[in-house]
Amino acid sequence: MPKQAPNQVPSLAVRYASWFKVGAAVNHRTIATHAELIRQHFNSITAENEMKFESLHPKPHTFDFGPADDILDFAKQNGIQMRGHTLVWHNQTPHWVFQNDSGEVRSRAELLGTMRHHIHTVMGHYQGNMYCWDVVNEAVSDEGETLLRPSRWREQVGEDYLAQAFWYAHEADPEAQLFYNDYNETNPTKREKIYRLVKDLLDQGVPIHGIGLQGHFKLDGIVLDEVKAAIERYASLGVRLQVTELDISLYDLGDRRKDITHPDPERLAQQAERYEELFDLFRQYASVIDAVTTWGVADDETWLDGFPVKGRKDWPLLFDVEHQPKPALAHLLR
Ligand code: HAH
Repeated sequence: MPKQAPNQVPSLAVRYASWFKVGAAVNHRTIATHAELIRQHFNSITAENEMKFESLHPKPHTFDFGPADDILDFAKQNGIQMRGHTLVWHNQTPHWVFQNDSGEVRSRAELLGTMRHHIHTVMGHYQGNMYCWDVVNEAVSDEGETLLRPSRWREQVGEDYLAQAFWYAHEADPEAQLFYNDYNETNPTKREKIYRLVKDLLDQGVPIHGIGLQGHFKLDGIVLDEVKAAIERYASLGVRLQVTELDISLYDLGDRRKDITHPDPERLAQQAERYEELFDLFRQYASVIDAVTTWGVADDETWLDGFPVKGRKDWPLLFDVEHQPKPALAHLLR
């Protein structure tokens, strides 16, 4: 549990301890550069990239646990818990998984063999050290009525690749809490698809215990009623929920400007209100929400500097580029 030092800003994790864990995504740099903030304010961390397939398993017979193990060591030294992110995803997965050196597409049996080997090796390595796993990330399509996005997992294994992944994960560690994680999860159309997908899996008896709501919001795009409806809909399945990747971009949808170098104080004030409303809502659902994780620690290290517009600055988190508390943090500690 983070320390509550005197004469300092109170700790976020301590403030919310009776409702849910408060987490942050970290990476091999920020566990050094942002160590103080992480220790003081968070009691859960997620590796931003270091536990993805391409990082842990770059070649068929090569596993590289070094950078991820450094993050786990940091967590252990500081009494912080860790989520596992992520075992099966269409991104940040090496080509060798799907095709051989001559470019020949691998068969369903080969791909399932690789999937099982990867899941068993990774979950075996971290057994007892992750309080949950994102087993499958982002399988649902954003387009129209299609349920699953086209991906090499779906094309080459078939639609049952999700069920297979969850079975392998359960086999690897029967104690593990297994999550399905996705974005745009509060959009009503996508929400119903995610609901249907997880319901189907549950109806088949597949071991799936939770849904991760990524929570990548845009300042003007947060519809609180939709967030609430998504929480209720997913919770009706009887699974646990986590907000896994929360951030609030200061850019509106479609804004492609790259020339803004400082955040507008008025937008920061609005961002603070949105964060407060979201955390108030999450608190109302604390009986089903186990953790709320921001996708980063401070605004000097955020994936949104490269997405969806490369090379523009964004300010989506609770601490500023100087690691000072933003208005949003003050609102959450009120
Ligand atoms: C997430 N995708 C991933 O889960 C995480 O692993 C990565 O580091 C960053 C974000 C989000 C995403 C999105 O919001 C829209 C399109 C594609 C991906």
